[in-house]
Amino acid sequence: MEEILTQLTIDQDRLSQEIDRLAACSATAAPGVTRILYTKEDTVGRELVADYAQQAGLEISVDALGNTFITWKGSQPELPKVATGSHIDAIPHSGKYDGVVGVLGAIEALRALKATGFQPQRTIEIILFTAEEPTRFGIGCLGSRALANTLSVAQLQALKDPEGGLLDPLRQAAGFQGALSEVPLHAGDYHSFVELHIEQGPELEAAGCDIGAVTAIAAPATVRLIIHGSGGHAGACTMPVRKDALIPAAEMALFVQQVALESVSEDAVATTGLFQVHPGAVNSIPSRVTLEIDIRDTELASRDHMVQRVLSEASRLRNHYQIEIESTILNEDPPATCLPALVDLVMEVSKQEAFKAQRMISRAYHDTLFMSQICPTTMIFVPSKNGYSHRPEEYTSPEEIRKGVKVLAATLAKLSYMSSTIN
Ligand code: HGY
Ligand code: MN
Ligand code: MN
Repeated sequence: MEEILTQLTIDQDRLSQEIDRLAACSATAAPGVTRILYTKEDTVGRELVADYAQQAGLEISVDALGNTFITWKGSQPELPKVATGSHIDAIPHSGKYDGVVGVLGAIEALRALKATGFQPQRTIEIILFTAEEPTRFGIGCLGSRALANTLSVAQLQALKDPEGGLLDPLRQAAGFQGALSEVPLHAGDYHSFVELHIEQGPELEAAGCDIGAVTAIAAPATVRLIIHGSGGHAGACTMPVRKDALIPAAEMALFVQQVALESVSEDAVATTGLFQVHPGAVNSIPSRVTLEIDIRDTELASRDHMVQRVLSEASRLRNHYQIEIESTILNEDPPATCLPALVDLVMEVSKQEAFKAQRMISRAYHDTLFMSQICPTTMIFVPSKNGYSHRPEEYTSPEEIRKGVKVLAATLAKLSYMSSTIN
């Protein structure tokens, strides 16, 4: 094995070209990328990935949600598989590396292993997860949640996009047939899962590190508030009789920031990332404001405490302004702990390659958060320039990606020959 791994050569130029080609599958102009679930850009992006996978001699299958399985059959296909993967959907006006590095980089890792003559024992599978981003249906990790059986068919079918579109007809129009009940994975399907991803934060760059071996993933929650005022004419409606929905909404946005700042936990973060004013005309008093609030912490109790404070503030505002406020918890997920033995393996492989590596947590969530409910996991992080992500300036150099892909390839190869379960 070691002999083979010394011959591993990652074609970073080809991979960079593929990343750029996928970035062009975007609903918005470069340098930002927008690729929303079940849109034509998503379809074209998926076709591109499938094309690269087929050219690499890998088998492809797709489930009813669009989770795509790219498979390199091992000599002992009856054994639980080794898996990797990530996502290719992109929130509006974001970057071209988030998720993509873990999908195209994984294909490159398998190409490089094939080129050495390596033959896996356990099957190695790349999963392109449907909709890791919450953009279309308001909930992140849609595909991996369903694979982990944490979303029922009824819950999936009840999901609506901002235009009121339901998931079922939209997925079928995008070409994904089949029964949603068939999506959940079976216990024992996978031996281990390792996701390559950009860090999306500043730590690796600041530490001069090439690789992050992820030990835990923060617990995300999303709260949606819809504040109903009475609207009206901005000129003719005098101040005493108004019910301006934007005023309590603005107070809530400030409160959300305060809740995180007041937390004793340094990993507590809270963001009002979506703030929609209706009808949105300068001379019309806002009659409805929709807020979506992203709350996270590595400590579950701290995260839950922040969620409760936001819900209590919504009640206070409701009474103070005598206004209707609908509050919904869209998701409230536990954190994930990665398997120390897998983290150690990533550190050991990095050391063999003379790459500087460190153990670290992930404040961003990933599909690994849900794959952790199915099998042992860890993640391989590569640096983000200035820590930027979810913005067009997101950047990781080809050389930094090459190092991540090389560590992934060697880690998958070793896991493929691991005789027993890892613990
Ligand atoms: O929001 C997240 O943490 C992920 O990038 N979707
Ligand atoms: Mn993201
Ligand atoms: Mn991501």
